[in-house]
Amino acid sequence: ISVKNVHRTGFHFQPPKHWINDPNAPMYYNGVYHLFYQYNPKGSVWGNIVWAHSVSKDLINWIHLEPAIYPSKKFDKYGAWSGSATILPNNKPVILYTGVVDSHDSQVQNYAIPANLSDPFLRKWIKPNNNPLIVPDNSINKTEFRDPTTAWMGQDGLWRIIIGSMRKHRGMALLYRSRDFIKWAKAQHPLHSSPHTGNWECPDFFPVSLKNTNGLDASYRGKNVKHVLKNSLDVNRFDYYTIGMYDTKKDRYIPDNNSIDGSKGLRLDYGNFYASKSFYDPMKNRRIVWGWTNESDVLPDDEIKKGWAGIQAIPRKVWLDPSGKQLIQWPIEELETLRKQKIQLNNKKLSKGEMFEVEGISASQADIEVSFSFSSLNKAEQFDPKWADLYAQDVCAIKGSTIQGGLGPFGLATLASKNLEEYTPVFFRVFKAQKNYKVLLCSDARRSTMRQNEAMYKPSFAGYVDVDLVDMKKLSLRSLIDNSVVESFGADGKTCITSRVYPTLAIHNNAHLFVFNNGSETIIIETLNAWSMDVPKMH
Ligand code: DQQ
Repeated sequence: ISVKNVHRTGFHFQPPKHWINDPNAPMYYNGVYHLFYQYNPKGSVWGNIVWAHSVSKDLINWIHLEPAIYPSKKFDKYGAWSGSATILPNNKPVILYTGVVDSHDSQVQNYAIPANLSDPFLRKWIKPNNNPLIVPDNSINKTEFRDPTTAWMGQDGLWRIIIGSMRKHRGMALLYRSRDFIKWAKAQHPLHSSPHTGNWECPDFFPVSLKNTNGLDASYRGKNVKHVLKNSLDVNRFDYYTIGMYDTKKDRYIPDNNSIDGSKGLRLDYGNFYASKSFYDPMKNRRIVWGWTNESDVLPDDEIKKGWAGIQAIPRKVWLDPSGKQLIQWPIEELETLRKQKIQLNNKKLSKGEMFEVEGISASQADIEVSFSFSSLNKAEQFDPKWADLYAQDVCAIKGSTIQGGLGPFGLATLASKNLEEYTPVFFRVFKAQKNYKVLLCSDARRSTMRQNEAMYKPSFAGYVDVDLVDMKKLSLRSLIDNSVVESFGADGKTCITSRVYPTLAIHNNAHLFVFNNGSETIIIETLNAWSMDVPKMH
């Protein structure tokens, strides 16, 4: 197997070659799902960015088309950067995107429309001559002015969009309004802003239902909704969100008291997942979020040798948790059509220090769902108050998967070599804090590869899981394994962590999957279902 292909993914979205980043303008139109994305048609590092375009009937099998938007005019000569789609009421899609107009990265907002609405794939897009639609006024930093959202319509009949920006390190979502989608006026106040958060890239703003898991169109105006504002923070390259109230009179978004802006707040994914964008799927009445998962083999040569870089994470259905405090994300149900050989285990006991191999499936390309239970919380380790200020991933680095604990660490050892020279453990550790229990989910890449190099990025990604273990002494975990991806969903989608790892031994048929318990409390695997995953069509 050539170095080009050994870490290529099997069922994640990837073009045949070259660099990809942000998902752009995902949409459903007349029976077809569209995904555009930032793409370098000339190489496997960022640059020469165009809007690549792929279409699908099921979000799993894809047809790659010619780029839809590429720099050619004065208003986008130096780049066609990220943006979004809106389906106008007469069922006409329109794309808003950022054009770069000079070599200093000065930015404007443009639009593009399909050349031929009767082409089912909408292959050709026109950039009308009245572009750019929006240029930054004097108060706006013109090199931090990008990534327009899907538009929503207010009761007054005006369209609204937000655009990510920054003023003196205050990140903000600039609000613009328009009656005809052509003439846009900046609102006096941003929709929302927050100090010390840096530029807000790829903002996303959408309603979520308080009643059920269904998605809502961006323009939905009814009762029983909350709103979500997501920002991709330039400073640390993570996607954060808050849940709050959209005050439509003042045209402002107000995060709930317990919803924190910036790097102490909630993350869509506690691993490698950036520049995400969601869309409403009217076909299945759901909201779906796409996110970009970059490479982490950061040696300058790696991406050139491989000839490709970047994937899109598996699309996730997203909805509000009944608590109203966080989002839930779950791989779209269509992914299950790729499940092949299955193995199942029930009621298996894992005593302290025990580990066993899950055999009979392909451990390098798999979907695993497991539910663990235990009979008591008494053995949970003490949570050191000093850790309260640390990020979850730093606590994971201190405790890891091998240091014996009380209740945990227990979980999966994914992409493992036979003798465990390499593995990426995904596991829970439960701590007893002063007032409550703290549940940590880790996806620890530190032993994921034998490759010795300081420049390898092998973080001990982790996030806390907001579950009440006192009532239900159970924790579930789903992991999608795909050669160089471990994408995990803790507690039915409450905490998600995506890691990129580059094993040298645990590849293809030499990859193994284990379940382990390094805690003193006995763990019961109530059920474990695991499938080998098929390769979809992607050409
Ligand atoms: N990527 C795009 C920008 C965006 C950034 C450029 C986020 O529009 O802000 O490729 O990854």
